[in-house]
Amino acid sequence: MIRPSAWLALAVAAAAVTLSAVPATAAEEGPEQIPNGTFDTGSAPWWSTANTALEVEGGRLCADVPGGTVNPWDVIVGINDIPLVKDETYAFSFFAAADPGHVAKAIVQMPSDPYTAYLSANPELSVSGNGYAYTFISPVDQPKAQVVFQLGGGAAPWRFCLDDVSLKGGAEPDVYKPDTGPRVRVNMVGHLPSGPKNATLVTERTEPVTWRLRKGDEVVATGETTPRGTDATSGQNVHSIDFGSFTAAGTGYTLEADGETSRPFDIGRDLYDRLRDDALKFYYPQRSGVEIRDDLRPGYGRPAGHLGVAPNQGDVKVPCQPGVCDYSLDVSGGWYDAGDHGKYVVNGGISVHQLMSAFERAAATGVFSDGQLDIPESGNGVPDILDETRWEQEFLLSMQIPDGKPHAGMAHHKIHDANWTGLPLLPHRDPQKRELHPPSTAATLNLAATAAQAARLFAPYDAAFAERNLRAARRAWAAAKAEPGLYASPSDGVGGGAYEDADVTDEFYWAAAELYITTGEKEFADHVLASPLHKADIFHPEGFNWGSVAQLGRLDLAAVPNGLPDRDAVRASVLAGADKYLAIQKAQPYGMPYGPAHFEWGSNSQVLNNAVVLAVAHDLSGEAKYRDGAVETMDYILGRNALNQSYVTGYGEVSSHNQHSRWYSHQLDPSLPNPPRGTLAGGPNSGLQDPVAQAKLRGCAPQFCYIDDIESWSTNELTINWNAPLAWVASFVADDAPAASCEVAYTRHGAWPDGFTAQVTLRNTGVKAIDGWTLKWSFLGGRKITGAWSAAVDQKGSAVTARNLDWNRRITPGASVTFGFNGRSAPGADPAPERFLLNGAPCR
Ligand code: 9MR
Repeated sequence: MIRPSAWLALAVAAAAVTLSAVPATAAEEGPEQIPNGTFDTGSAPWWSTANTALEVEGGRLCADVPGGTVNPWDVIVGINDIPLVKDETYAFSFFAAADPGHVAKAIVQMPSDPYTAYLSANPELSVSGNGYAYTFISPVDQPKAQVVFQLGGGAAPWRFCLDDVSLKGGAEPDVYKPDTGPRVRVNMVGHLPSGPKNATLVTERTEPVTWRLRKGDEVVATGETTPRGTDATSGQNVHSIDFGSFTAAGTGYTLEADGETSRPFDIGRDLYDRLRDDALKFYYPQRSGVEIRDDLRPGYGRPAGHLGVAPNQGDVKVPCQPGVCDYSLDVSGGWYDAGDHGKYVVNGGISVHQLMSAFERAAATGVFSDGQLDIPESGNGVPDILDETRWEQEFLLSMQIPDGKPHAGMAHHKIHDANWTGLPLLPHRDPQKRELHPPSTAATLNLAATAAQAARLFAPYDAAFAERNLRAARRAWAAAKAEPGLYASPSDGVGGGAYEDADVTDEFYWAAAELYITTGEKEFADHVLASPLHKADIFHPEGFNWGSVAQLGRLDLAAVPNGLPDRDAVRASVLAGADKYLAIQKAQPYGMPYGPAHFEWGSNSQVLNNAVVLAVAHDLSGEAKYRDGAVETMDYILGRNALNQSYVTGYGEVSSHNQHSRWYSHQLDPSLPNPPRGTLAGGPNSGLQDPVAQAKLRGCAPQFCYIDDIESWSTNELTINWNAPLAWVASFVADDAPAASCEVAYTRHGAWPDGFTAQVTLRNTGVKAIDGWTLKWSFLGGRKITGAWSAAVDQKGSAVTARNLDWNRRITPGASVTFGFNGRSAPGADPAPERFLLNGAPCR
């Protein structure tokens, strides 16, 4: 897709090489606001920053831009005192030329701090020069606006020239029209052979039309569309297409209807394996405090950020904001939150939890292996996904206030730059002062929840780390109970996000749930049972996110083995929530389990989190409808949507690739990369909180409130908490294992101070004989099998594998085999395992 700003530049450039031939708009009838925009009378009243000098050369204003600056605004050519009238539409245009490979920022802005931009554009410059034209509506009366060209932030020097700068009022507003391609909308990656297969047709027609599924020239299936009327989230008249009865694997399928042919897609069993891996590989180059190795991520190598090496001022000895504390902490490491350099405990919490949960759910399957993610720790004997989450968990632990200090045991809410930095800016070049912000109850409970979960997951791999986490979790829990109302301030949003949250009932519930699952202790069960959220309907249509986390607790209480007395009701509540999402999904012609009148910031993650609920419902019940619902959700993310684009970089013919990031700033500096394959964009956001979205998307129907522009941070950022549910759902979908016909009874026969003995009976509930069996499950908390009988039992980490011996390899229908083992027990809860995989497929 051609980016809109470039599209304008191309359109203008196509009309003629110089600006004099830009097609006339109503704006050009309005009075010119820029004095001497043609530089006929020299350079005045234009000015520049002291590090460059203005010269008029061949009728153009030129400047030598020095190298080695950090921020775009470190080198500026500008003009002051340009009057703007509120709600007036302006046409802004200019001609610019430069050494190749440079992008300027052309901004019309407030003349003083906070320099609010009324228009912000990123013209990509060329040697021969181009005309550029933009329109915007002034949101304010501003008699003294500035027009500036920001040229800084580059390593090497370059030359910039400008001509014919014009700003005229009374313009016709610019109508932004995204290129939405063919009207048949499909998941551009594809479908599982046994899964649902749906598409959406955008058409004026109201009667059913014929659809044809093609493989090359051959028509392999046909049918009729179902008219759906006007779709509320897109405003389009649409039909749906169901071709689920077609199951043949293959590549290069297209769907044709109403004279339109969809983009191509595949049908295959392993389509999602790579997405599962890529969505997780996203995290390594988000790491702070360590060099990103180019041999592991070709094209993405960069020096370590925030390790106390100048110009960085953090993160090894970070003080508090003035007046907040009298100590400094080493809070190096962790992941950068998003496209900024901030690190926030509440958002780190949900992210690390969802990755740990993806592992916890599938620990026995072996899909999360050591060596899977090409990270520095690959080969250390620990599944890579755990190594990656540990990088963040160590950071979360470091944010806990030391003993002897005020609020000891609480966690600081966040650490980030004192002021917002510009784009692009690689982490190691960030010169800003870094500060710890006050502790909050929400951050403390995020630490309690993730540390409690880490304690049970890391126990088989690193008992000392597991213990450290459990101690931190208990300390955090006690501290949060002592200060239950310490809320992050909504106005603490300079230099980093506020992540404010004035209701922590849900954080208490989630933390109690994790502590209970890990320890089995009554105090935590009592808190869970007494929480007003425990019996509440928390599966809201709009989904959950970093500020609404009761769902995380409820899902784990349902899915992870534990002894809560009303566990059946907990499980039933997840199925009821999933039923609600299925009903929403059914009502959506684009097939996502999400459809509010107003799409939220990061809506793609809300969509995926609703799919997580569907997936857990499938794990609990085995019912195909839930699995199909989770699988179908991927259609929306990967192209079956109003914009006809995939929101995951590198997946599908047209995908988001200009996500807002200070280091993946290719759109602003061609020498930098785009985000790596597998990066999820935040997605449509009806709030339109950034100037690009405000200029281009005003009045958008929810699904259209998105633009793949690096400056649209409210619709197009990347974050650690959005990629987490992508990884979770991709891994669920990649499993694609049909259920096996078996039943398992796990009986503990005895326990002594440091050991236990148990017996497993595996029954064939199907109609065919089982000829050779491998039964897998996982143990929480560090229990370890030491010897077995009647099966060959092997344990790696938490993953246990039991194989038949020669004499009991065959299990006829209705028959069963029993085997047993002794094991070493571990501290904490000791629930029986619940999910068993027979020859790779879950027992039902
Ligand atoms: O994801 C956050 C979203 O839910 C909030 O509405 C928004 C405004 O507070 O902030 C989002 O988080 C951003 C954070 O504040 C700073 N880092 C980037 C995050 C993603 O845009």
